[in-house]
Amino acid sequence: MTTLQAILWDVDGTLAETERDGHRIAFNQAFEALGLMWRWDEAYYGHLLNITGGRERLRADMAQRPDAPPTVGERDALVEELHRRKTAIYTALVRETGIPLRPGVRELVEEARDDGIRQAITTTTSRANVEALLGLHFGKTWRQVFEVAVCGEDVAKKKPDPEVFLRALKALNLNPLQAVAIEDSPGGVAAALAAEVPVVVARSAYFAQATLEGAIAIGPGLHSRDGWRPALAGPGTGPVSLDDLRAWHQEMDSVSQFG
Ligand code: XBP
Ligand code: MG
Repeated sequence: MTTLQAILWDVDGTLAETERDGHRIAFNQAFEALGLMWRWDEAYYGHLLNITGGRERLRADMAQRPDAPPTVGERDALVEELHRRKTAIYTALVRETGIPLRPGVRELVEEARDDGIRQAITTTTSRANVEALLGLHFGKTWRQVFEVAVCGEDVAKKKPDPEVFLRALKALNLNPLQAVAIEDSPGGVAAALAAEVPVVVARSAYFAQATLEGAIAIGPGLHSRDGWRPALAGPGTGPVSLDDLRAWHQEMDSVSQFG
């Protein structure tokens, strides 16, 4: 039996509903700032979320737009300018308007911290976005809670590639089975599984109905003890606790993988 030693946290969709309430809005404001008529509505953005990374998302969208710049060079320049503006708008939005943590996140982060469980950030979003969100919710000293933060800039390949997890494990000097990843998206789950990290799925708004296979546990969010597979023991009130996570982690070899 391997003891759980670390939690590897995804950011977008897992710590907070940043995609719906932040990134999409910031992309649209960046289009507007550059005089472009392009707008991503909620449904279309959900479709675009199959592509991880903001630049990659812009490039994929432009590939099917008749009014996108014709040459690769012009497109790349526009992607860079849009993404620079989008990052500035997103980080200002997070700092000024605030995007709340998903319910149950703070409780588990603080319980893990108090219990000596190590915590890392494993995300394909830009570092500036992580600093804005975690600075808002955990203060300037958020790095004392999350001792490692692997972000989009740190990897050659974003999720679903396992690189982000492999780098975090190396920095923590742990093997994959000593950790649990918490994720919300098919790309995030695929990345964790490719790194052989057991993964718990807390479904987010955009991936509420998505097919997500291979998790050691899957449920509606860390705020709820109801609706999880495998079911949680104990009373049906209160958030998912560290003991729950430990129980799933211990059971992972004896349960089939849940879809
Ligand atoms: C997050 C992402 C990010 C954000 C935008 O995926 O795909 O690209 O949408 O961030 P995950 P940037 O939650 O799986 O890490 O614009 O900074 O790329
Ligand atoms: Mg996510």
